[in-house]
Amino acid sequence: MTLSLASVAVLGSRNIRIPTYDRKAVRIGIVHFGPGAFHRVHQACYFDEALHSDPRWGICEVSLHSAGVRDALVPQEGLYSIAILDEQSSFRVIGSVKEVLVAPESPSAVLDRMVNPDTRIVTATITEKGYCLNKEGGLDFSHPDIAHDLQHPEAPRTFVGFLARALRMRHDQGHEPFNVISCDNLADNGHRLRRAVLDFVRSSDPSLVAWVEKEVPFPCTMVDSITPATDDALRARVKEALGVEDLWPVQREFFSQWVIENKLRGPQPDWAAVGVTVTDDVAGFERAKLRLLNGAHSTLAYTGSLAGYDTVSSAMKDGALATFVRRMMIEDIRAGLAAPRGLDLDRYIEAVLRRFRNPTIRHLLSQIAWDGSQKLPFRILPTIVENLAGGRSVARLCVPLAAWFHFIRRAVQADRQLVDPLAAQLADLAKRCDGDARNDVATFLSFEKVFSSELASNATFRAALEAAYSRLSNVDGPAALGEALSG
Ligand code: CS2
Repeated sequence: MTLSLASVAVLGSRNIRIPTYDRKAVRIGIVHFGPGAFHRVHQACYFDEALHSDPRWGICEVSLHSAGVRDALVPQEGLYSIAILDEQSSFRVIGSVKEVLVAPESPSAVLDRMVNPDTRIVTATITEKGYCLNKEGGLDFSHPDIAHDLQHPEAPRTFVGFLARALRMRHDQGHEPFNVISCDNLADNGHRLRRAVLDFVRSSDPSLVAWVEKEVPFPCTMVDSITPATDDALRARVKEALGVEDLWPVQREFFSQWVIENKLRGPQPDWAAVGVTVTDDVAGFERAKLRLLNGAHSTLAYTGSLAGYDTVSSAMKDGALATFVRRMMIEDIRAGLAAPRGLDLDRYIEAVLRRFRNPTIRHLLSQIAWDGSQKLPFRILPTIVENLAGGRSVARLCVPLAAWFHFIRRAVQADRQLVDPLAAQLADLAKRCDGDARNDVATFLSFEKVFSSELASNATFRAALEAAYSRLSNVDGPAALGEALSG
């Protein structure tokens, strides 16, 4: 038997949290792009909570590429389960998904939902590459899907293209705009998305620019909950706990945080009631999270992989590596951060490291290692640039970069797949490497889609990166990693 309203009714007696609101009364007020695991353990959870007191916040999920989530959730009436992994793991069934659309099958159905006046919020978890940005932070007009959307605005392929078209349609039908809320790990995510949409509209529909500039809220956000990919172990645990099969369960740690910039308009969920922080100071929260948590994550992903570890918690058991990461967070990253109101950065760092050590979370380093060309420019490079300008050390901060270079080279040498939108170009760079630090570092630094010419030509940075690259060259296990990190 699969998950359904009927089967869910039984679960309440098993101490499993289930939707207790009338799902038939739920109306769609949210359109979300990118219904992946993180969205479903995070935003969809908050909106599920909101539905217990306000039926307006049901979600229409939009997948830009595949039908997988639709084919899993529709047979379950949109229901799915979350395993919350901690000392006392628990399960929860989420009922906030009312509709799942696959954009390539029917772009018009997506646009109709976005234009519906009940839709007040459009959210997105489309990962860094989904914004189609260039290195300068503007819209990448050379992106094939952006080029398509400019030619065929009525049948978009990109999130930016859908936003531009739906906003034009809402404007022409006299509807207020919706709030556009990016929920991805980009610095200044709302500002970047707004700039991308305005770049697109300026090129395709210039008479709409003033209205978008003046009327459409693009709040910045910080989102946080560690979400390992769904695996067979989770499916088995869910089936045992619920007594029914969930076609696509998800899992996360107990910790979850959502901070939204205070610039929303129109009817809203009672954010405070569901644990969401709405504040003017989102930048402080976002910068701390992106550079401390995500910067440490990427460091563990690449250095830990070189040493043969497979999960965050196993890498954190390596004393030399855990000590290195903690020192980098405290001495190299924290130094340049201004603590947002109410956040003690020293305690935040210790809390993040505790979360990384959670033994119930099997968070694969290989998953975190995906899309390095899109992640490291937000997680590591800004801190390096600021530390260079401030005369602070970049020696430790060059280790994740050097480890990433080795990670790429070893994947190419072993003919392993690189998961990265720029994988082909990265592989070409790796093939030009010969193991000599000066040559290899110069080769990777020549990649202008990731490194600015100003940073690449900085002598202090290059020297530190070459030193780190040399030290990591022969890392093939914990002992060699410990030696490389002690240098
Ligand atoms: C991780 C993030 O996969 C990754 O790159 O660093 O998904 C991380 O788990 C989340 O940002 C935590 O909130």
